[in-house]
Amino acid sequence: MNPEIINQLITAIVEGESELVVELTRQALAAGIEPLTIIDQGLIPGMDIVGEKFSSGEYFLPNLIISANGMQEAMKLLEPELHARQQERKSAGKVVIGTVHGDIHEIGKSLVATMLSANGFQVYDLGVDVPVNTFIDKVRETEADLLGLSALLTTTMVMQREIIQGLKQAGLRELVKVMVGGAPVTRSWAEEIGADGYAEDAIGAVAVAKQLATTKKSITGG
Ligand code: B1M
Repeated sequence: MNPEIINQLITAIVEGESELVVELTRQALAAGIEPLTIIDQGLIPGMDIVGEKFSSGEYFLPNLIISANGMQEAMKLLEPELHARQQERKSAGKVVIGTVHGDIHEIGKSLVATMLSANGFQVYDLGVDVPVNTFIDKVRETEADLLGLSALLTTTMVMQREIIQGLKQAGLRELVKVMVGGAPVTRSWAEEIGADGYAEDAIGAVAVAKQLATTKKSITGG
């Protein structure tokens, strides 16, 4: 691995140099660095620094937007590479995923969706700011094995609970496993709201999804 490229990538994300982020990502791939290493050691640490600078008042919303654009452009290069590294083709299960209502943070949810898809899941990505009923309708329509709910704000985490309650009211709760995640989400929150699984990052999400999909009750068997 070339740590210099990774360090440059972190700096480029923090400074909002989107074109440089893409170019360095290309160089890192060409140098044989694994896509997940580029994400975990370059792009995400860069975004974390951007978040810290935002919290401290050094950065403003446009900084977040510009850095996020850089990461999203880099992800366009990395997603096909992530898929190419996974050979599993038999469907591991159906997953409906999205970022909850009131929340437009997309990058982490999309990374989780990509990793699930690359690991053989059939993924229905509903996008961001997804209303409670849209999740419920899609679970019903697809007979999904798993519902993935991403929330990045402490103010939107509560929507995860609302969606679980909505599933109960719709008579679907026993038919689908629910996995929650996102920066402010914790295992104890997941337990408190009655979710079936929690993952801290995209790799963990794949492991939890695989585990949950094998223990899902069948729609017909109840
Ligand atoms: Co926002 N933002 N933001 N933001 N933003 C955070 C989350 C914040 C922590 C920054 C900070 O203050 N330090 C803070 C939240 C504080 C809190 O509530 N705890 C914050 C804030 C306050 C806001 C606004 C309210 C700012 C404002 O308007 N005043 C606003 C809210 C808008 C809204 O949603 N309604 C806002 C807006 C934005 C942008 C739109 C500008 C932009 C998002 C652009 C986009 O996504 N297209 C943005 C960004 C970029 C961030 C930070 C800097 C980076 C987020 C990111 O993409 N990280 C973020 C600070 C930070 O997280 N360090 C911040 C990289 C990504 C790969 O990680 O999303 O955590 P993450 O996903 C991880 C895990 O969380 C996990 O796996 C992923 C991969 O490892 N995971 C799951 C995620 N979902 C999962 C689901 C699972 C399992 C695991 O199962 C289903």
